Amino acid sequence: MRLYFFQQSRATRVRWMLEELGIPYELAPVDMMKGEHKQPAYLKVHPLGALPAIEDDGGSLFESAAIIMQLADKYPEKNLAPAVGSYERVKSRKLCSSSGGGSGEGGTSEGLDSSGVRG
Ligand SMILES: N[C@@H](CCC(=O)N[C@@H](CS)C(=O)NCC(=O)O)C(=O)O
Repeated sequence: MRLYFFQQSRATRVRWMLEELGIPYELAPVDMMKGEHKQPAYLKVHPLGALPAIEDDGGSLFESAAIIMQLADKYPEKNLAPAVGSYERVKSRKLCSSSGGGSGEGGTSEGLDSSGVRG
């Protein structure tokens, strides 16, 4: 498991998930201040040149929300992925998708509960 990482980016939420899972991983630093995320080598991993991205089982994946949901599913014994079809799962996925995983820094908003689900 390799995480392409820059501290001041959404890569931190993927690192947080990896730490919660307690699985071994390698950090591959990408210095956005130096424009390394737009260099050809990194564009082979993430064609849009954004952070984060991971390589795992020989494949690469980007979009922080997709990555953290995949990681939760991949390690069910860690109990971070509620059962398919459960309300807890959709609340979990809503939170993953809305907290910094979209185009801007989302987080919770007034009127939403701590899971990001209204009411
Ligand atoms: N929705 C994407 C957003 C990715 C994104 O915009 N990352 C920023 C850093 S937080 C970035 O790499 N920006 C540089 C660029 O898009 O050129 C995700 O959550 O992974």
